[in-house]
Amino acid sequence: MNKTRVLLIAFYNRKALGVRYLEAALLRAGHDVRTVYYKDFNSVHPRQTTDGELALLKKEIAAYGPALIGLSAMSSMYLDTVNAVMEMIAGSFSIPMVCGGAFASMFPDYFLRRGAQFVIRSDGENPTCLLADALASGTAWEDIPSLCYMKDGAVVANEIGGLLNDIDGYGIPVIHSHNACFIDGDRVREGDPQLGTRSYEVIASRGCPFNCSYCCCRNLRQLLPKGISGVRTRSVDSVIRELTEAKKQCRHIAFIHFYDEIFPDLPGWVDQFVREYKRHIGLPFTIWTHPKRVDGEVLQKLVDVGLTEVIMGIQSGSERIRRDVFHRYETQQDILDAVHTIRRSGVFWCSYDFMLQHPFETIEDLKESYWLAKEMDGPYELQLHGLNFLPGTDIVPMAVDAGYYTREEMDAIMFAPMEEQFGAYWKQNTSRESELWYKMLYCLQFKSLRGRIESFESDVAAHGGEIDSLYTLGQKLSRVRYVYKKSRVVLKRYTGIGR
Ligand code: B12
Ligand code: SF4
Repeated sequence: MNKTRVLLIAFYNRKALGVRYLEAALLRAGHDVRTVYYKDFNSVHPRQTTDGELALLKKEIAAYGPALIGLSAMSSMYLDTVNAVMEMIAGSFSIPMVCGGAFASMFPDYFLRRGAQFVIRSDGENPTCLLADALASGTAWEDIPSLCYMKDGAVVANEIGGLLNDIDGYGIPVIHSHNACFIDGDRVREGDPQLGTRSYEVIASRGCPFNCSYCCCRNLRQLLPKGISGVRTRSVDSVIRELTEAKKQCRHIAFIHFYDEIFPDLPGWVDQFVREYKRHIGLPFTIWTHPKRVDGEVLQKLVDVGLTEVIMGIQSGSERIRRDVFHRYETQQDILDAVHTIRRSGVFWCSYDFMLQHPFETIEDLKESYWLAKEMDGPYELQLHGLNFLPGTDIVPMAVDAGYYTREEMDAIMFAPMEEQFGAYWKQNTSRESELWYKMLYCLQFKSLRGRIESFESDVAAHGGEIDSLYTLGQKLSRVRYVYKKSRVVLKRYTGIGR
């Protein structure tokens, strides 16, 4: 079998799990891989690529001479940069490009019509190796499962295939890319940018069972062929093997992020996990969960072996918004119970996400979020976001049907420059009343501000100036709290885990 050189590009993500899994698969198949981590992630001040960075990438490609370039388009939020890179490559080389990742899986046409020769939908490990093999040996690639390409001006999308139900078969992602560089800030730095990290990111499962209208998970799940489960969980052995390796390679790791959409809670899995994690890893870690999946016994077991933070999406205190708009069917009581259970598990930090101030929300809905948060067991951190309309999600046609935007306006929002999109994620421009309730809600998370905030409830408009000042103070407190939280977690790493 002929082997070839593949250059992979990960955008705005020095830890890009998807790309690391692909690199591992290509290396196993005997190919040579160089990975370029292209630009750092910064959700507060996102920046498009510069000409200088494009020139550096061009030099990298010319020096390496790959036969295939793979671009990982996980999100639609930085497409300007992906497009600029594709344009540069198409204008300077005649090397085929293949795109993959969550956004590319949903919208292969987007890239095929912009100069990519190929798109691979869904899990990339097997089809990418088959494509590299075919290009290396000059054999036919037309029938490779999951492959999309253009033929006579039309898109051909092969059926998705070659996926594993037992995702242990994909091995563990590359933790130390031996042939990698990091391009950012008009500089190129040789080496894997993950190695110096304090936090290691891992995913023990793929997929989510829920159907939230603003999220791509349902739509990505629908792409899976019959027989492939919507949530696929790795074995504990595989996860522990990865983390053991990560501890060896990334010597400064202080904590671990489990980025599973919902941390696995399969019977038996958690028991084995806590035994092995305690024995081999023993680092503080964080997980994501869902109000309908909070289990006190599971949480307590996890807390005993290092769980320090649980992040749960609540999204709105308004049952109407959750049910009719977000397609989340938990009740107020489910949420309050989940919060109470998380609190009682003894976990050090509880964070709750809300998405506020979007077109579907009335002032009454926003107030509902305030009232709900007021009832929730504290202390807790509130992560308040706006709503991003993501292409392909169910909420997009809902917003058009409701008359909030025309289809054209919606496209302009979804494909706006990244600075605008990330801005929308954090907050929208809204009425003064909405702004004041938002600020009231924000302040609830600080015990020292609560009493005063609660005294304004009966006439918020009359206390605008005071609410503004308390909000500013809250933002300062949040910065101090961040330092406290991080240092406590790092301290736990050195003084031992547990309660
Ligand atoms: C974990 C996760 C994160 C982690 C990433 C951790 C890491 N170290 O990589 C964090 C929290 C950092 C994150 C951040 C963001 N995320 Co995110 N994330 C996810 C999540 C839940 C799982 C992704 C994952 O790691 N899966 C496991 C890996 C192995 O699979 P994978 O990435 O899909 O890669 C496979 C295939 O896609 C394919 N593939 C991937 N790249 C390539 C490249 C080529 C060439 C080929 C052929 C194939 C291929 O092969 C891979 C192996 O099978 C997905 C939801 C989902 N179901 O995909 C959302 C998701 C991808 N994220 C999303 C978003 C919006 C973001 C943010 C923009 C959020 C924000 N506003 O800040 C940022 C952007 C970060 C970035 N630079 O891309 C959206 C993207 C939708 C969209 N249209 O934009 C998703 C789909 C969730 C959603 N809301 O719908 N995310
Ligand atoms: S629970 Fe989270 S990951 Fe799952 S569908 Fe809803 S938003 Fe997406």
